[in-house]
Amino acid sequence: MPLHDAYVGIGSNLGNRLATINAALVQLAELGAVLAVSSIYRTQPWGRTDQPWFANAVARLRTDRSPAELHNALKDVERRMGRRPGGDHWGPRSIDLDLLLYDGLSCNEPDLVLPHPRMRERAFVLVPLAEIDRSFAALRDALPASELSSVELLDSGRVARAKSAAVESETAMPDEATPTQWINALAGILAEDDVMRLKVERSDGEIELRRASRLLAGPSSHRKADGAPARFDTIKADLVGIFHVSRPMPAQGEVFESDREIGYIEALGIRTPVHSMGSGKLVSIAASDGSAVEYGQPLFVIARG
Ligand code: PH2
Ligand code: MG
Ligand code: MG
Repeated sequence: MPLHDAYVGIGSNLGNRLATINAALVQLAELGAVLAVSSIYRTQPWGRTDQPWFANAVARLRTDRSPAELHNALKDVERRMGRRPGGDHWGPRSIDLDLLLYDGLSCNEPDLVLPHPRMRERAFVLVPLAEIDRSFAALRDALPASELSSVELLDSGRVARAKSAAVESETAMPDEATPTQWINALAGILAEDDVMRLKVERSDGEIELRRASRLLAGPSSHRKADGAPARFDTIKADLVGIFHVSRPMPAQGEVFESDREIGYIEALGIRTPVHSMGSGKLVSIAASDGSAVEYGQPLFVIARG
C-alpha cells in the first residue's frame, strides 16, 4: 500500500477544547501514523467573531487512505465525537477536522478542495503548520501582523503544562458527569498546591475560587490521627490518551499495602499502566474512567504515611 502524507487542521470552540483536541488526536491515530503534532493555540474566531475563542492545532498523518477516504473518515470522527450535523458554516463547533493538504495534490471536487482553499489567509492554520513543517514559514510570515496576533500559544503539550498549573488547571469533564465525578476531579486539582485560582465553566454557569494563601484546602488542613500532617501525592498522566481505572476498581479510602497498578492510559493502541507509586490510601480518583486525559492531568490522589 503506498503511503501519503496529509496535514489535518484541528479546531474546537465548545466544551473542553484541549481535551477535545487530545481525544481527536487519539482518533486520528486510527487512520494512520501521526508523525507530528503542533502545539495547541488559542485563536480568535475567524469569519464570525461573535463566538467563543478556538483552540487550534495541526497534525501530520501518514496514511494509506485516498483523499476522499480520509476526508470521509475525518467527518466520521467528527460525528463520533458528538459534532452536531448542520449548524452555521463558520459557527461554533465542538470539533472540526479539516483536510488541509495531501501530498502535493491539487483537487477541486464539489466536497473536497485541496490545498484547503482558505488556509493561506489563516494564522490559526499557518502558525501551527509552520511549527511542524518549516517549508510553510514563509507563507506564515507573509500574513498581516493583525492576523498573526490573533493566535497565541496555549499549550505546547509536555512543556507548558507545569507552567499553566500555577494559573489554571484544565480537566475534562463530560457534560453528563455526576456530582461525585466533579468532586473527585476538583479534589485532584486542589491537591496540587500550586493551584491558586480555580475556575469551573459549565453550560449552566461559572464559578471561580482564588487561593490567597494555603488557607483554602491544601495539604496542611489534613491531619493524621497522631496530629501529624498527611502527605498527599497526586499521580498525574505522563502521556496523552484515554484513562481507565484498573479492574477491580480501587475504592475511595482503600489502603494499598504496596505498589499496585491502579489504572492505565491507552494511546496509539498501547496500554501504559499507572501505579500507586508505593503504599498509601486512595483519597480520590481525579479523572473519569474512559475519559481523554492531557499530559500532567491529575488521575489519583493518594495519602501517604
Ligand atoms: N474554524 C472555522 C471558522 N472560524 N476561527 C478560528 N480561529 N479557528 C477555527 O478553527 C475556525 C475559525 C470554521 O471551521
Ligand atoms: Mg474549519
Ligand atoms: Mg470543517
